[in-house]
Amino acid sequence: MSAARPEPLARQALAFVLAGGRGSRLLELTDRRAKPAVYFGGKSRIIDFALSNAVNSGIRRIAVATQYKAHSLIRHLQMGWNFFRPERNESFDILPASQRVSENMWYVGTADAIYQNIDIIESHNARFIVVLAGDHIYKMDYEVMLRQHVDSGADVTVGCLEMPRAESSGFGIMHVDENGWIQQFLEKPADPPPMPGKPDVSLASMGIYVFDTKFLFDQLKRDAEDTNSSHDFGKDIIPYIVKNGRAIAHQFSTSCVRSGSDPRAYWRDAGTVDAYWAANIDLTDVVPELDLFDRAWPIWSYAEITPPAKFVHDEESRRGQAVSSLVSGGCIISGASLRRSLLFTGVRVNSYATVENAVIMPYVNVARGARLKNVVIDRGVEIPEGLVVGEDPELDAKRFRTTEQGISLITQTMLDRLNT
Ligand code: ADQ
Ligand code: ADP
Repeated sequence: MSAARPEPLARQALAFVLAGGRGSRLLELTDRRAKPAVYFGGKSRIIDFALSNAVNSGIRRIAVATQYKAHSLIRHLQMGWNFFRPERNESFDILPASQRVSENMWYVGTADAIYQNIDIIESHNARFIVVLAGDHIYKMDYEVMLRQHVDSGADVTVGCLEMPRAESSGFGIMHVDENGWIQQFLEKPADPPPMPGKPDVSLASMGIYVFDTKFLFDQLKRDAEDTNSSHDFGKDIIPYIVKNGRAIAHQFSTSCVRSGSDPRAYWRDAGTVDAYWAANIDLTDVVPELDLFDRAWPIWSYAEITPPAKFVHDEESRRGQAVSSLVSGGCIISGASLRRSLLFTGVRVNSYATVENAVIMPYVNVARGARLKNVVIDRGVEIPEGLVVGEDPELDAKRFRTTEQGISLITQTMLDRLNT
């Protein structure tokens, strides 16, 4: 008889997902929704990646702290993440930041977001708390990180990855010894220190932390009484533990995802419009780095029931096709041609329109004869007949939000302004 397999540590964990940040570098994309609620990849929102990682890792208790423009996010979570069963010791708590009245009295920092919900978390009796950011796109098996946390006996285990030094000043940067123990942690240093022997690379915190619940609560209570603290994990809690306790780094790598699933490590912040556009358009590659077709690591989401995408060949325009593109359900491509584009649910593209390198959010209508290139189009936008974008950078910059890399972000407000 074979020995019983040990219960996965993930079953003893609660994932606390921080989903309150605006993500202001996404500009108008986050005017009405928090960054975790921004659409990604055709069928998902950004937060679905962290949540799917949790579920695929075996975590069955999840709490999500919302704050900035939470309505769209909460609606998505209620509709898509409602399959947890309390009778099986599963739970999914959406925590609104409504306990306080004015916006500047909201959670002070990320640690405060947990501290204010301590009673709710306590009621779940989880042995571990896995703190996650709801605004990154990646696949990761948190069971591997939990295992390292237990085996090392650390007070906190911090997820980290190697990153070009030039891009790392917006992150917590750490120095670790040969066994991974964190010697120094600098939150968002202007001049990030390199890794030993790797002058162009820094070791950056992913903002992912594993704690024993009791230890975390003790830290939060201590920190809450510290009047000099900004009550933030990256600024206060982690540096304190690095100095006074045992903090270990968990390197995000290919080994983080179980065998059988896509073995390549993929992690994106997608925090700017350029990075967001590129991460979506990359999915149209022949073999993209992020495999959304991986059945061993599905990205769960709210899936609207839609008819299949339809392609209508128009005899007059001799068009009606999309190549190197991802087209979601409910879309109709009629007499138009698309290349290297990603269409979310319910998009219509009409005759004589040409679309290239475009990320088009749900329920956009592209009228006849529009020519769109290098664009991100917000949900529900009505693109008028014959609109041309992506051929004259100066004109684009006057009408829309254009980025360093020449991507135009188009919202309905911008189009309405053109007509007044
Ligand atoms: P940042 O990402 O800059 O740095 P922060 O803005 O605090 O940190 O956001 C962390 C996460 O918490 C995000 O997912 C955000 O949406 C969410 N969030 C922010 N404030 C919140 C609040 N009050 N309530 C609920 N959710 C909130 C952190 C670390 C760095 C690390 C990077 C990795 O401080 O050390 O390198 O994450 O991205
Ligand atoms: P989603 O993020 O789900 O795509 P929408 O883009 O439709 O949602 O809207 C984002 C948020 O803005 C939602 O919370 C919605 O209630 C709100 N909203 C949508 N349209 C308007 C509007 N015209 N005026 C004010 N708020 C709006």
